[in-house]
Amino acid sequence: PGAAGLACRKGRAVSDWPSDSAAQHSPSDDSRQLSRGRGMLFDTLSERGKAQETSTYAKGALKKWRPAPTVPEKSGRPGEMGRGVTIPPEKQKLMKEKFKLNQFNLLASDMISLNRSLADVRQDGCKTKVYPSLLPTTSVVIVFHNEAWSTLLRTVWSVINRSPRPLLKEIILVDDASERAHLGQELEEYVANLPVTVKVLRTEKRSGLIRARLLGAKHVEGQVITFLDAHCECAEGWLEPLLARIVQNRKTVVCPIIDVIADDSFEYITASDMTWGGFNWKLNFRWYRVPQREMDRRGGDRTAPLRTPTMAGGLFAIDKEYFYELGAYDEGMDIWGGENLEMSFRVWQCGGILEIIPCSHVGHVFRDKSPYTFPGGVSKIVIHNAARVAEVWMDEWRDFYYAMNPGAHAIEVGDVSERKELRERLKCKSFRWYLENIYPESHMPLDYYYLGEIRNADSQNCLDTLGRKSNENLGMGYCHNLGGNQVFAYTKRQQIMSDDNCLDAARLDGPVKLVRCHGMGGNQAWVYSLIDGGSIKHVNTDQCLERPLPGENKGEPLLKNCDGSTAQKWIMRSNFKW
Ligand code: LR7
Ligand code: MN
Repeated sequence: PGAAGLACRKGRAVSDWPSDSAAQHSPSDDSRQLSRGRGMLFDTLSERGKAQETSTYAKGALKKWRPAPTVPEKSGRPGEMGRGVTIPPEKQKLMKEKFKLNQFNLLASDMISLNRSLADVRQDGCKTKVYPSLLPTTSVVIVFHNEAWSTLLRTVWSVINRSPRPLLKEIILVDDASERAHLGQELEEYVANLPVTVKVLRTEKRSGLIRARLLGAKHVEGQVITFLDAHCECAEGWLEPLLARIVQNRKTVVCPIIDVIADDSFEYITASDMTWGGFNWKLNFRWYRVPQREMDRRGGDRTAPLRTPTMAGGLFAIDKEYFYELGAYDEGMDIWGGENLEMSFRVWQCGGILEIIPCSHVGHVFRDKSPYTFPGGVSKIVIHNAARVAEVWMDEWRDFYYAMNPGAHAIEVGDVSERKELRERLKCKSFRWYLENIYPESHMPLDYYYLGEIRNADSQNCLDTLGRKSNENLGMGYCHNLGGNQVFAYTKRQQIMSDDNCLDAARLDGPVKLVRCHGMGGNQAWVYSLIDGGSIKHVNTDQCLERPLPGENKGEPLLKNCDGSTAQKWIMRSNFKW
């Protein structure tokens, strides 16, 4: 019973950001306030950066930690230099069988050396960088539940082979109640013979990745905690730039570029350095294109640290003391999901910085489905975790989450009082501050008049995305009062939004489409007028939104000349069950 669609997929949204200049919240009526806010923030940040530049860890000369290597082909086995593996026709059946165990091509993984070589995927500008000759040590914490032997041990070997030895305090493996024999005694015996200290810890019962990481963190002896998933491969030079950044400012939480290890061939594919982390109304983590303003802030230097609104969650390094100072993780979160956004919001709102370090590369096996069980039910767990994020960190924007997830109001959030106290104690900033200053490109509107269903006065029908994707037509459906596909926000910038799409009309008497919000008005500007009895007027065409007649126009609303009829009257009223 895998959790389809929940595992973290790569690249879905990378290219669907329409254009850099089209930031969601700027230019806009609030753009002046916005840039003022931003300027203030960045001044504060660089002050803080300076103040702490030489604190905490030993200072001294800079050095080039290691020369850019010429990587040797190691084993003569398939997959060297990060190449993909092809499975011969006679083994396809076996391959498919084994795929189900982990939702990746286990047969391919097992064919590849645990020590396989990788190409040096870094930008040239990274290969010659110098870092402080004294850096903190790190403990690498890897949690797993029923992980395959070859992926787990290849993760471990890649850490051993590609980390400067003095920087690697230990590797901590946390077994989250796995049921596979190879992860028992055999694992302990194997790691006992490795050239670095490897601790194996075990949770007493299945506790989920969040609490498993907390257990691992407790045993960390290094100065920095580095978390990795159990199916990664660290590339050349991955560690030094992460640690060096934490030395500059101990409140920086740093992620590598997460490259793709293909789930079918195990080919190592370099990911874009132009991608950062965002999220949608459902509170799914998503990749988006880095906007021009962040490129400008970095002076166009693509090797410079990239400030990201959120992180994927599995691969990052953090100063150990800062990890606890900042509230570690929310122990009320189960199994999988939510903790990545929770930590991202917390870092930014509570005075830290979250960055992707483009000179650091680590590969991760991205898969389409989750291979393991979610005791208690997938959606229950995922909703529970996400609701905790919404309740504690998102202020009124939590409504977007509840509106979008019809089931969410019925699910127990549990006690969040400790997390709210933490937010108070750390004097964390508001979610509005986060949206204005850190993530103005977010799909959550800063200012909006309304969030809810848009009901036609002439019928029992409501505007409905029908779950359609970008560039498809807007539909209508019987008003169900449950939110989800019938939830829209009417923003102060005249958009009618559903998650990351906006209602968009391009021609007279034409259809209304769902198109990625570009924040530039134009075809996406609408005026809701109560004076006209509730018409929704499209600014560019001066026409009104009209419901279709029963059985006509595929049930889709369209633009028509405004005539004041009830077919063109719409009610925005929040009377939801959520
Ligand atoms: O009950 C569990 N106990 C565990 O120990 C469930 C999982 N785990 C382990 C699991 O074996 C794995 O090593 O936790 C680790 C992460 O689980 P995955 O690999 O199933 O997660 P994912 O890669 O699909 O999901 C991403 O989002 C998660 C949200 O909770 C975590 O933050 C993952 O660490 C995270 N992975 C990454 O950030 C890698 C890049 C993916 C992206 C985007
Ligand atoms: Mn993973």
